[in-house]
Amino acid sequence: MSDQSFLYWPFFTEGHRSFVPAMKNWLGTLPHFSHGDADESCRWWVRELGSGGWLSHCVPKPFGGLDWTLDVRTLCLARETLAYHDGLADFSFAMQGLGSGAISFFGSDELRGEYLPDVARGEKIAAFALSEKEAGSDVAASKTTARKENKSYIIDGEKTWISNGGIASFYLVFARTGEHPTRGLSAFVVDADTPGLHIAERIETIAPHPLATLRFSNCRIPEAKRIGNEGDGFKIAMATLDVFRSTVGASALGFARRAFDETVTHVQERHLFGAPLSALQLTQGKIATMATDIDASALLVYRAASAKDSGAERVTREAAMAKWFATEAAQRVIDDAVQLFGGRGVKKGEITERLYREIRALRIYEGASEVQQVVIARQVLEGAK
Ligand code: COS
Repeated sequence: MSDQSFLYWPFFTEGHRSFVPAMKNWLGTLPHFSHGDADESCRWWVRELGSGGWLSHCVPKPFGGLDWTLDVRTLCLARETLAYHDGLADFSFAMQGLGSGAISFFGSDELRGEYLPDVARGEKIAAFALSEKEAGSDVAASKTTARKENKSYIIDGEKTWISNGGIASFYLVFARTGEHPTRGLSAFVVDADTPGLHIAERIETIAPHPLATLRFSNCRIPEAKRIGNEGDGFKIAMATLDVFRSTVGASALGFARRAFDETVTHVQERHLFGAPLSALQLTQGKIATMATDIDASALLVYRAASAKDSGAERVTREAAMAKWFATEAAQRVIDDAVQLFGGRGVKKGEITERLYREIRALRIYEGASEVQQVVIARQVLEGAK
């Protein structure tokens, strides 16, 4: 993020303005870490982010956090800064927040005390287990069950596309306690070493990160591990996603800014037809489009974050717009960067090649672009009634 003038937009305080350079300085002090193995990289990042104090932004006071509520602008600035630097650093930070978010917002004080301080220190790795094979976009179709037996629940079923699956210390699991599609879902914390919870499959993707299918067979957990009341699970999932969806937009923004900065340098250094690449008007058209896409994304991301931080009860529409626009725009920006780099753009090991692989999943996870469009349209149409 070489251009930080956006920090002077009205969304930010002095604290936000100093947060970004502090995090960048800290990143500059870290030893170079090679990305041989995604599991090891993520464990390393969680430890470093924890000992560096950065994960305290993912949980509230007095459970290891700095503030009574999560400051969404800070989460977004952290993700943007980390994504600019390293995709797995961003991923590790984000999953600590998403995986523990439901505990922070809706958990009992006992659950908060048991999990959040370790999340903040980077001593427990968190994961969010919502999707199923036939219930990714359509959460109400979830089939995993949690059957009550005395003071326990017994969980049976499968969750898939679970980020941090295989390395997490605990999973935030949504399971069916009743038949109603949405009001029959409840939320639970399940420790990774609970008997009956197995990693059924590790999943590899074009930009490797820990990802797995979880199988629950007769997996018994104490009643006290339920978050909120029975039947609150769907709303807990949606409200958690409302907070973290704008941060996905921020991550996309970090990737896009990195691609853009690399491109601006490249087009001035690369010469063809007797002049720098930047002298061609077709190049200038792309640069203008990239810059505008980035600013528009930042405006939507920080509007959503700012509205939440200012106390808005629901930012469903703003968060969906931020996530949808920023991830789609980042894909366009990175694609233009690859194009302007020419053959180098797709060469293994080049930053553009890595960003091109890394951005793709953001248009799918935490609600695909098409889901965001449905959410936005519903909010608009509801509001018009
Ligand atoms: N915050 C709080 N409550 C919410 C909410 C939100 N953001 N969104 C919906 N609700 C409430 C509704 O108000 C409704 O409440 P009542 O039962 O009191 O009427 C209830 O939850 C059911 O909502 P709705 O009728 O909209 O449910 P749908 O099944 O139609 O929801 C979508 C469909 C597409 C919106 C939902 O399934 C969704 O967001 N899917 C994407 C999930 C996702 O991101 N998956 C990726 C996995 S996580 S990596």
